Amino acid sequence: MGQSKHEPLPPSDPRLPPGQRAQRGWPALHYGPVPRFKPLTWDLQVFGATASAEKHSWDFEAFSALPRSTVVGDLHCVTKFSVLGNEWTGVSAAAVLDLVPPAPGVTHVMVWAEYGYSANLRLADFADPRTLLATHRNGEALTAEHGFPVRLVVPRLYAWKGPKWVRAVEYMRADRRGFWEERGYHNLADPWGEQRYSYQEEPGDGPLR
Ligand SMILES: Nc1nc2c(c(=O)[nH]1)N[C@H]1C(S)=C(S)[C@@H](COP(=O)(O)O)O[C@H]1N2
Ligand SMILES: [Mo]
Repeated sequence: MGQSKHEPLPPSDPRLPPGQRAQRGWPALHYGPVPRFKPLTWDLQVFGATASAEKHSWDFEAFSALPRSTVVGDLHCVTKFSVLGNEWTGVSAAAVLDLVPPAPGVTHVMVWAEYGYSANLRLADFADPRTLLATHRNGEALTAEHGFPVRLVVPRLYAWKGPKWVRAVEYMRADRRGFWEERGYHNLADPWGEQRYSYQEEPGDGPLR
């Protein structure tokens, strides 16, 4: 009789949400082409329901001068691979909320990227201490295909909630679906609850479609 029957299975990595497997390396995955960075016209805007009712914008130099933080977070793609233990550096979303406060009544944000890609987030997910407008991973500047110059990372949610090539943050007083959320993916996207598809949504998880 073989030994294998009684060999314990290797414990699975506790960082892996249900249904995910650890991926070696870092695949690039996105819809559409990789945009070219144009430093002279690039800006990052905060618009919508700001406390001042004004739109705010940073050019590349001003954005690069903002205070930076570093967080460790995993990237969980809904197609079931996870890239574990990334060290992300950038400007925390909490810092953006401090610098450009939302008006009372803001409940959600839409994060906009080049070519109209977008992802909606509850304000609490955006304000999470590990949510970052990331410029670096493991000490290296992002490459073009991974979102240079800046992408959002939201380690607590599936990775489609983290647009690469971010250009704007919109403060909203009501929820609205982003790019994948309009195309059948779950409005909330918690990987620990396997919130993958919109047909799994419970009443109250998202706006009516
Ligand atoms: N602008 C943009 N951002 C995007 C996407 C996209 O199609 N366009 N895809 C998302 C998805 S589904 C995943 S899994 C991650 C992948 O990030 P990576 O290519 O750096 O691994 O980017 C997210 N951000
Ligand atoms: Mo993904």
